[in-house]
Amino acid sequence: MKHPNFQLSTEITRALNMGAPIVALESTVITHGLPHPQNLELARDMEKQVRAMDAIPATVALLDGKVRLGLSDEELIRLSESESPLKVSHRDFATAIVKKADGGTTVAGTMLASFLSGIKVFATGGIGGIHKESAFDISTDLKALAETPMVVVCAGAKAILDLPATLEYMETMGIPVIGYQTNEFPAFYSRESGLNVSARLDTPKEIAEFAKHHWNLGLRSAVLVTNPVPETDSIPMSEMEPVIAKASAEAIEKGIHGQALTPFLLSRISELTKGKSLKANLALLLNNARLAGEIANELYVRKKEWAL
Ligand code: PSU
Ligand code: MN
Repeated sequence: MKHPNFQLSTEITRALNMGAPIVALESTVITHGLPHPQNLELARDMEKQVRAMDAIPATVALLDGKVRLGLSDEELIRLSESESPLKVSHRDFATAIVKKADGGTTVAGTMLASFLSGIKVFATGGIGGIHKESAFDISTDLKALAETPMVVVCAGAKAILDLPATLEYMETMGIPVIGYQTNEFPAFYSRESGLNVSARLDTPKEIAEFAKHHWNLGLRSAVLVTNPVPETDSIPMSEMEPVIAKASAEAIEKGIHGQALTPFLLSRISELTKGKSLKANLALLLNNARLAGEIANELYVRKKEWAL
């Protein structure tokens, strides 16, 4: 391994050597996104779901200042119970390393660590984007998507964000936004947003083909796959809008901004919906792990044809 502060599990090292399908999983959802004990259950279930698709899960996190890929169950427990873990995006890695800290990696952080390790597919819940509360609060996730050639499976972005602005940014940066079996950009809890994706693809095989052609052109951006929340757990946009507006107003009133804003909004929304949004959140995460596992298998089959 080129990076002295990286530590890959034996299973992940072996899988990389064999070129086996691997799905990276983020950990800010564990440390900052979900309450305990749902965060631990979710972390375990995500790994199970990836394995059920015959792929290998690589949960990415910082433990004692080491960038870890592939955690044991004891380590997942430790992360889920961590008192004050860092939220690790691009600019926070060196902080965590110097301070020998524990931390959950964001979408941007997970993309960096997994790409540097040779992983091509990543499943998350929702990406960060451009916040409504401040025009300059633009998530590093968007920068990472612009410059990291990976397939990222998500359920779109939450309506806590300025969705049209987030989509405009991705268009400018040349990030393909694929709708999986949909023409509409999903809004996390809701299947609908009234906004369009850049292309619709209907099978994991087509998505793998798309990624191959995109990268063969020398383009270095991610391929963002948006997978709508399953129908049974979805919440209509009209029901979410007032809740989001309330949480957003509270954030402005309390002066919450920067790294703390997304976790604050997520937990307030969960409280305001009495757990309904949490249920949707868990369902869409597992749905994304499943699709990412399928795509990883398709990419594995096509490995020899890749330009990367
Ligand atoms: N969006 C969600 N749930 C999350 C996050 C975003 O619906 O848990 C987390 C992800 O880890 C994402 C991060 O990468 O928040 C974005 O934070 P920020 O906006 O501070 O960049
Ligand atoms: Mn931000």
